[in-house]
Amino acid sequence: MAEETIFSKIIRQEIPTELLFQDDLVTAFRDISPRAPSHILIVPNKLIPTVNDVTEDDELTLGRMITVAKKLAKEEGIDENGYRLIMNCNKHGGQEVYHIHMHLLGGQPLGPMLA
Ligand code: DGP
Repeated sequence: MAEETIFSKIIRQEIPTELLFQDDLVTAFRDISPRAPSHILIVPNKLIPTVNDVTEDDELTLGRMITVAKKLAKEEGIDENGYRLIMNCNKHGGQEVYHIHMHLLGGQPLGPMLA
């Protein structure tokens, strides 16, 4: 059984956090340490520790994460200029929170790579 992270508490609204989106599959909120003018995290409601733990059963959820990212990018007004979606996996990928999440970054030119 995977250990819960702070994200499970945010999803359940046990810690006051402004949710930008929530439905039956995913939740989105602003990153606590923004690395761009728009820095949003889109997370599955279900605890999946790393991308290595994703299964075919999660395909709908992973797809929803992207359509929600697209919707939020439009709401943030960063869709036309562009943005970056990032998922970090494990230590070398720079993953800090072991509940998979997609970073949506934009609002300025982001350079060649990295979050
Ligand atoms: P990663 O390195 O991909 O695991 O990114 C984890 C991100 O989660 C990092 O950018 C900071 C953010 N984060 C960590 N704890 C919290 C929190 O309690 N609230 C919010 N909003 N973001 C958090």
